Amino acid sequence: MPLLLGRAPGVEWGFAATAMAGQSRSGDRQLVHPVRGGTLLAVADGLGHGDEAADAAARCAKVLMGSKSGRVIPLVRTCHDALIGSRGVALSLAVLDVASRELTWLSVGNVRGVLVRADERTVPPREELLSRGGIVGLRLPALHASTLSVEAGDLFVMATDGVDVGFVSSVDTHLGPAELATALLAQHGGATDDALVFVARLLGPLSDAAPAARAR
Ligand SMILES: [Mn+2]
Repeated sequence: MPLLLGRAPGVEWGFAATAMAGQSRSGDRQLVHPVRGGTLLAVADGLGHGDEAADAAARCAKVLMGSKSGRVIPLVRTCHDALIGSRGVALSLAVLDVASRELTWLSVGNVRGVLVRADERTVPPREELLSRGGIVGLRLPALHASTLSVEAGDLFVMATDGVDVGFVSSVDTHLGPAELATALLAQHGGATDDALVFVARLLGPLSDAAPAARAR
């Protein structure tokens, strides 16, 4: 039985995180939040570390948790406005449209994201979230969202820059979300920065009502 940390429309998810050595609070935050037509998944990394970084990430999370919109560009703009005067954050987010099985994602700064297909014959078998440089709250780049069609079992993984980029190629699709997040953090996390790995497995349309009927 895989560990499960949470379930929301269309996804089951887990995460693993550590604060930088010597810090009591992490500046990295993950969240899952139901929005119109789907589920919002996000990871924010407050600039630097310590309290100010943690406060910026917490403010960003609060704004997102208060939103009902599932439109990623307005969501990032709203976060930017709310974070002016703070340290600012790197932010990656995605909205899963449960009915159409589309994932729309957007990234500003260095929170990496990758979608790994459950069916390895899919071309390409994994896709990385393209990020534009910038800092939400300080300097927004021109925002560009992209939409992917997804299938039940696909994995969406996000990690902050305290995790080395090699995590992208070590995603084992057979692990549960919390197990995978823990394994990736152990393998690729460091002690010189806050580090967080968030994993969401996309579920089939029936699985919210009847988990046992899940295709895999
Ligand atoms: Mn960081």
